[in-house]
Amino acid sequence: MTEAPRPDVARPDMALPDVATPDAAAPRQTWPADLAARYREKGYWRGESFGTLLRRLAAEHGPRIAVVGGETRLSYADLLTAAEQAARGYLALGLQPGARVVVQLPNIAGFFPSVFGLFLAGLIPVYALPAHRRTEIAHFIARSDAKALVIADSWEGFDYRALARELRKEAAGLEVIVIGEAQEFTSFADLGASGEGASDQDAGALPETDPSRVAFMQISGGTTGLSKLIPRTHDDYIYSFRESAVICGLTPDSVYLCALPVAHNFPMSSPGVFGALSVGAKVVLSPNPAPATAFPLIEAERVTITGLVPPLALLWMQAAPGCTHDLSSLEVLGVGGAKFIPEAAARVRPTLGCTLQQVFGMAEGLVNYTRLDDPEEIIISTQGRPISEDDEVLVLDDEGQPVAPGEAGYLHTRGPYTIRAYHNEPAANARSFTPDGFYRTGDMVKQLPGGYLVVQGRAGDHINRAGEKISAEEIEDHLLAHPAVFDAAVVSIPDAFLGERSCAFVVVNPGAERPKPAAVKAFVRGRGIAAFKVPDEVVFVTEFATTAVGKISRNKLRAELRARYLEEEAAK
Ligand code: OOB
Repeated sequence: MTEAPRPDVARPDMALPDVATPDAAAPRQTWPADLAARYREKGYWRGESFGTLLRRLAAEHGPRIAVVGGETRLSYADLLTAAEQAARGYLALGLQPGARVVVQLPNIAGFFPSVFGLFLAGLIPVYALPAHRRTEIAHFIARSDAKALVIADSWEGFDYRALARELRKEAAGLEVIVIGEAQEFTSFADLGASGEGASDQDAGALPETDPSRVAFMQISGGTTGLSKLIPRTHDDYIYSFRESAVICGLTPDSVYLCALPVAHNFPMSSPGVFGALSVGAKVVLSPNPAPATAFPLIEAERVTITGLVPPLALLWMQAAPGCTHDLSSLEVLGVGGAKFIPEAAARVRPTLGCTLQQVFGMAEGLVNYTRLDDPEEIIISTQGRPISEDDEVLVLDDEGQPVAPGEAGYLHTRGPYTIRAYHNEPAANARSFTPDGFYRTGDMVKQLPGGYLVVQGRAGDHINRAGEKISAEEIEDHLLAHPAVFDAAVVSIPDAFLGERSCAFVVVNPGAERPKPAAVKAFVRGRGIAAFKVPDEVVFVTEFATTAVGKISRNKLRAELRARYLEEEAAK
């Protein structure tokens, strides 16, 4: 993007294999010592792990309801008991502290005991989304060297056990733990139950966890090729949602509705389910974000705050005026994941009667919020300012020089909860981080007085489809696997509802019969990937532009195809 990559230079902040641990593939995340000391001194990193956090919350809020999901209501005390039992069960299966466990769960109450159980056992969740399919999950397992997979039996008509069976063909030793009807796999309900290593002696046997170590891994939106794994430490992540809870005005009386998939970073921590739990509030899980599902829950549970991507916010604003449900408890609507245009932002208060909070974040770290008491103009027209005064933000031009104040440039950032490296990705790390540890976000922003950011767009390497990020390169690779496809370029097209949709331009092999667009889509879906990644449109072209020196850069090609498409649409 801006500065030239320097893959040859060893960087002090890069994740190095830990010779002291037998598991050389274990994820690491380290900051330079002086900055780490500063973040501790300033009280950002408090040396608390997820396990100790849950124990403290159970002591402080024991009988209060922590999680509501379907018919299940778990108090803070219930959650600790269930998580400790699960932790013993995981260890009794032979999983070793430090091992990675891919977690693919929908919005069900069982998410919390299973994930806190992993934390208490010193195991490292790798969060997949329910939409992910064979190819993606296999990639997460391989990249993280995961030893186990936690799934629900089935959800929205998809049987995750069938997927697990497929995965086991490649990873024979993979332990599969199922919430619900387990069939041949291990039942989550039986984990740590009497007779399976839950003797009195085991009651105190859970390992100590170092809060400066990696707690879990998130999945990157992915710009080049397959998704990368984002290792987050206990210290850095807990800081980010503890502070988010303050910025979002959460109190023990707050009720957070999780309408987006819980494993995504936005509903997980901005302020999300963890931010809500961190203050003793109640988390309500909505099985899906449709108004017909979410509105009755808002009324029944007196929800005070939730988070949505822009297309869903539009849908809610459409549905609210005619609805019979009482939404008056809703105080704050966070909107993020993709750009929320000012015209739509201005309608939130009049239609939903609550305060809009724009959220511009990334699983790699940096999260910006408009503040609840900001002037309406700021709330409507900016994507907020960073959580921390120690979030360093640079807005740079193509030469890597700071732009003039208020001008658009590339956002670079580092700080107390922004990663320094992806997991086991030396080439991507050299591209995505500057030698002095700034993350090159790829986002184009303008910075206003007071540090408020206005997102302008990003480099043409991914599609932001309703907040779901799709790597153009990843989908091009799937298209190229089609026997009739000679070349392919995937680009984003503006879409009134989704923000962006994906369009695949395809050049057919000389001599091959041109397949139907629907057949190309079916082929891509059949490669075992999430449905949201299947191109919305397939357009056949006879050739891609080339220059005298050969193929032009993919980004330039994508930009050209996109421009030509938009011109043709406008002329229609
Ligand atoms: C969130 O996280 P990711 O990792 O799925 O995606 C990050 C990218 C950003 O780099 C930016 O390109 C885009 O999503 N984005 C926005 C935005 N919020 C995210 N673009 C424009 N306006 C916004 N408000 O999407 C995420 C993580 C935590 C909190 C909120 C969103």
